[in-house]
Amino acid sequence: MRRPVRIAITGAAGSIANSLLFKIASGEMMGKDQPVILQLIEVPQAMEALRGIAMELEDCAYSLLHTITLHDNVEDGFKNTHFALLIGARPRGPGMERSDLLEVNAEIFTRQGRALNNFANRDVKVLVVGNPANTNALIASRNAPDLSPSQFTSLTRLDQNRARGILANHTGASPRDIRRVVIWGNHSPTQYPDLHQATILDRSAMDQIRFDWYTDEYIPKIQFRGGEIIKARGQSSAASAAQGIVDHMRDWVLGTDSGEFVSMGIVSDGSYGIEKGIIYSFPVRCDYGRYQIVQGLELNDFSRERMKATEAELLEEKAMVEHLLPA
Ligand code: NAX
Repeated sequence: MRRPVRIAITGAAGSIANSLLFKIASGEMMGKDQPVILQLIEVPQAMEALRGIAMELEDCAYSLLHTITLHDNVEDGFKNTHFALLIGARPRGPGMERSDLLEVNAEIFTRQGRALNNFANRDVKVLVVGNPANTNALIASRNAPDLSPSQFTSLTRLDQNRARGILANHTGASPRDIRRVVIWGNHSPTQYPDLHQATILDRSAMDQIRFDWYTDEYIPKIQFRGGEIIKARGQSSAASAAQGIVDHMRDWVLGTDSGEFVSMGIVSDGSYGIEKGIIYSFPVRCDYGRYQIVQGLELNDFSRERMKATEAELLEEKAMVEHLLPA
């Protein structure tokens, strides 16, 4: 048996974690031969609920679940961790502006960045899920000067999975037959779900759908799917978000399937003309625990315009928190 890896999770008593923890413990994320230590982190008021979840995990008697530890602060919770899933965040309250939301979350992710810098394993891989995820990842990374910005990522895999699922449903294909769907930019309604590289059963997806359906129905459907789910079930996506997290981390650690690429929010290196330094979702391939941006994709004016619009939103978010970022 391999040595166990440490996975720290914030917001561990929340809705997403409630699905996620059981998937991780059963080996869906790190592999069926990889034991895990779960370092679960919550705010002090939620520790009792967290204790309940820990009991349930124990009661499943998962053979890959080595140990569970519970923490009410990130400084303890991140100790020596190999992976950090930052799910807990402050939701938008009534009357709160976007700038207020960015600011309260900036505080949380500043502290978490510092704690990762000071206490996590030097090779820690970080995934930020709590919204606004891309900018929260930027803040955490900027507060971890001893770690590489490439160790910080944000979740757009849920958007990618939505894009595949909805396309499959429309065309009658199986999601398994759909490849190379790309999500560019921010995890927000400005994101750009791009099918120009995508294939269905190895043939161009764009040749198999109507362009007006793509622009007028499909793109807005993906962009506003989160809101639609909240309207329908009175709560935001939880099980599908957990699946997105599992897929993102599994591919990052164990590699993408051959011929496929996946979307991850990562620090921009200027590829495709996107401003360096922001956390932007790009198509990547993963191998041996590293990811690389897929280069050389042909972009038409339609795509460029949408990629720029979502970049502009990220630059705006960055400007709103700039005064809180270390130089
Ligand atoms: P819940 O409100 O169910 O759970 C969040 C949990 O985080 C709560 O138990 C809370 O006590 C805890 N928490 C808050 N601040 C914390 C802190 N500083 N340290 C540790 N724990 C803390 O929310 P849930 O549905 O689980 O969603 C969590 C976050 O994911 C939200 O910000 C949500 O907007 C975001 N999402 C991001 C998605 C993405 O694709 N990037 C999709 C799903 C989801 O909407």
